[in-house]
Amino acid sequence: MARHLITSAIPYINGIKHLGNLVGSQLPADLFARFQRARGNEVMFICATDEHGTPAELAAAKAGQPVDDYCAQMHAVQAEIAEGFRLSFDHFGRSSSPQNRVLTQAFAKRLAEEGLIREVTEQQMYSNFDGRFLPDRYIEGTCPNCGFDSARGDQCDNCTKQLDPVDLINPRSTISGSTDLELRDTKHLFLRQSAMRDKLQAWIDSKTDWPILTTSIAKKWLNDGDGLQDRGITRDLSWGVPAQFEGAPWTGMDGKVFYVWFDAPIEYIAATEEWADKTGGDWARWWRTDRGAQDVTYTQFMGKDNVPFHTLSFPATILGSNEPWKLVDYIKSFNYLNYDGGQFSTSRGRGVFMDQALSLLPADYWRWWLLSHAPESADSEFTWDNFQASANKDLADVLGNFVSRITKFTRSKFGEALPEGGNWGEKEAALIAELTTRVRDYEAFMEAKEVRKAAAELRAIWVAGNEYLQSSAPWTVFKTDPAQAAAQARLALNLVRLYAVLSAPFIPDASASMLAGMQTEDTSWPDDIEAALNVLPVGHAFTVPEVLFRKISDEEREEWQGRFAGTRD
Ligand code: B3M
Ligand code: ZN
Repeated sequence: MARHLITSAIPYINGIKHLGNLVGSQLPADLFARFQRARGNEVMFICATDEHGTPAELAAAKAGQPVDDYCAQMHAVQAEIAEGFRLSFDHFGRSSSPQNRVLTQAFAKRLAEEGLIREVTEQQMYSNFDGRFLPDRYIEGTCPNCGFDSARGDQCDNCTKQLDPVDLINPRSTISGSTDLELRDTKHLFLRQSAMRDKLQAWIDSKTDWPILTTSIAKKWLNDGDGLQDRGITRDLSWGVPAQFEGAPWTGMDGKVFYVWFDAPIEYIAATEEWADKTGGDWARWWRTDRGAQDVTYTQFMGKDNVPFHTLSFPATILGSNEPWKLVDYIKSFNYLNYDGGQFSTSRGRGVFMDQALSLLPADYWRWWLLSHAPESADSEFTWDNFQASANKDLADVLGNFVSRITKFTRSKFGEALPEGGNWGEKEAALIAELTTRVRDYEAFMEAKEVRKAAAELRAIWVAGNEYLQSSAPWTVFKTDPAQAAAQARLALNLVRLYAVLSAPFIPDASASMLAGMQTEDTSWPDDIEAALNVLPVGHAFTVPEVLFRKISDEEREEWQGRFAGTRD
């Protein structure tokens, strides 16, 4: 049994995420976790909310709530929506947890002991109008690299370059819009990433099987030289992990906290500790290579804008500690999902957000569309036409129709149990041969985290069953050879169970309905297709499941298109 540690990038606490966020991290991570569990492997699937930093502070202020209350409430909201999408986290943690505070401080101390922390008195942007130091994200200006005019102080969303606020041309406060900014002295801790350049370079170079999207972003920053500058890991803020603590190897950091991007990835580990504290489990066998994690395969899922932090910054923390922490084995990154001819926009309410999606249709519709159109090799685009066509065709016409046809046919001719008689012949042998090839390909794509290809193969597996039914036509055969029709029905009903097992990582609810209809809890993975098509024996009772997938009408499509076009600008 293999052991898989799987993490999804942890969403910021402020606000509900849109479908583009979902498909870039949590959803494909869930697909992989469900697949590995279905194969009988041991899985630890971790996600959390990213609760520190100014975005949380300001969102709480806007909501008129203390920031800790705000975070607790928004965590509950995000947890409920995640459940609605059937995201099967083993633990959905919080980066504001005591476990993360302790671990973050321990990492910082450890790095200092390794000589990798510098104390720097630097000048930072102070907004006279706002009466505060401005964190990087709250300064906007023109990107010195690409000229984009709304680059943030920490990163340009257009060219993904990591920035410092002083790099920005024409900086302004995003809190007030004020350009009355001045540089003032303040002391901060810097992580000497530059000292780890060779180590990181060798590590990235050894990852020859990673997606090009991941390695190209990592190498760009390594080779650019300035991607690995020493980075400030503290901020002048009150909400976060305190940078001054008992046993800290420095003084004078009162009132400052660690930078949110320093503590956020550490939360992957801390969330596993949260899980362990809750369940009595052992977190160290997932994370410490001296305590059982040496045989763990660790896979991370994230959008491309998060890649520099996971290929350079977080590994610098891990490697720099010189302690036996588990390093990531594979980073699966995604491009962006666009929305109907433009971008999703949180501020303008443009596009479909996770809570809204679930109010329109059950999770499986969204899961299927998003995963089968995942932005892997390039950005992809959500359009309502495409969504309607894909749901109506793949889910309703192909899979749903297959299940409904064979269960209704069998019930009407033989009753609600697998009928006896007849033998399988050439058509059945051909179907088994095709499914054997396709299921092996499907497994390979799933193992490789090739999400779109896996979806296409699954669809082809559904199509093969439909074509078998169409060409063997038990409803016609029944008229002259009922025993033969019975043999065909047995195969097709077993195929319903097999489809439930194979499809569960993509569409878990429909899969559960299919299994309930087939009155079985046997979810064993089909290592041998012929054997898998004999799991339900003659006489096994079944019921006709309710309609698995209804069709989306043209009226609905038009109404939804108008409703989500963006209203708040
Ligand atoms: N919260 C950014 C994001 O949600 C950030 C990810 C942290 S992963 C450790 O895209
Ligand atoms: Zn730029």
